[in-house]
Amino acid sequence: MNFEDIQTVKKLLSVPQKIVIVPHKNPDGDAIGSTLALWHFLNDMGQEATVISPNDYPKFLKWMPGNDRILNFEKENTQARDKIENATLIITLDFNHLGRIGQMQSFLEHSNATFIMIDHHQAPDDYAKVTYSDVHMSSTCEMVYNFIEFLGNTDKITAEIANCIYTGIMTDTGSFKFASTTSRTHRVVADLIDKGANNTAVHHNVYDTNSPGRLHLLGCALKNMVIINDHKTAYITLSQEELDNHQFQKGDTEGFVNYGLTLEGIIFAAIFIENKEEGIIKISLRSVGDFSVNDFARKHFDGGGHDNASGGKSELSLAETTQKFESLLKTYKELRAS
Ligand SMILES: [Mn+2]
Repeated sequence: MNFEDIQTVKKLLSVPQKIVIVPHKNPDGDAIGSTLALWHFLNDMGQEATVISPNDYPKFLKWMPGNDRILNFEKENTQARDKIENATLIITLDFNHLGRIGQMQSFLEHSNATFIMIDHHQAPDDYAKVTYSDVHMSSTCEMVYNFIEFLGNTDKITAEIANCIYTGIMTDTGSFKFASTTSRTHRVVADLIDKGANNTAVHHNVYDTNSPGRLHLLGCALKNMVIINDHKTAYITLSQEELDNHQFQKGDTEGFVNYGLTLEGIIFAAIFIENKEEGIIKISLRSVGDFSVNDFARKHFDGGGHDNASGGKSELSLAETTQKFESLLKTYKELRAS
């Protein structure tokens, strides 16, 4: 954030605002962590803030402090719309175009509020008065820490805020192992622990709360894995029937895609998950090194994200989608095993 933007934010926050904080649809640890961290911070300074999530999110994020104060736009629609209508300041976190918030999109587009965007995805749209965008950041949570630091307020980071920020950094960096993890990330995390983040508890709450159904579903996913050594690629499929057979709950498939990358020689991993209700195949893509799954998702599967982690969708059947995927692999020479 440049000096001018910091001054703008300071000025905005120097008077009482009605603030709405928004994560993207199907929010993950970084989206919920960053919105709740900022919510605590703003409320603590006396502002009136509300987090509105476009829809529900997984159980393994619901232990976070402040979770019970989040409005779900789908379930608490009237209340949420009222908050948006009266908002004077809207802060969007962990996404950068309003198409990422589903049904909430038109309500934000028609709002007269001032917008602030904090995000680390590529190609931000131009809807915010203040855009704090940095694709080199590990997570939006790390950026929220920076944001608080820019305002000169790191002494106001409470244990609640520290736990929320820690969660998002941990989940978005694959527990501090992705290439986006820098020495600065570790310094931020060290400070968060000093300020009361309980790192052991956060790991436990997020990763060690599996249901038997989820573990069995993981077994099914791994059994379904197709490994294409010639193109350094591994992909997983899960049909609606397989999900139903394992009492699928929202968030159960989180992280499954990463298993492909644990295979020696594999640099590109994908998962294709059938969603009969929405009539689509949901796709997650991961890579290591230079192969950009952001470009791949944008070009072929109506999606995008980061260079090493992205998502998309397909309206073809599951079988047709993987067929399309397999034939696309052949067109990328950087995936050819030499
Ligand atoms: Mn993120």
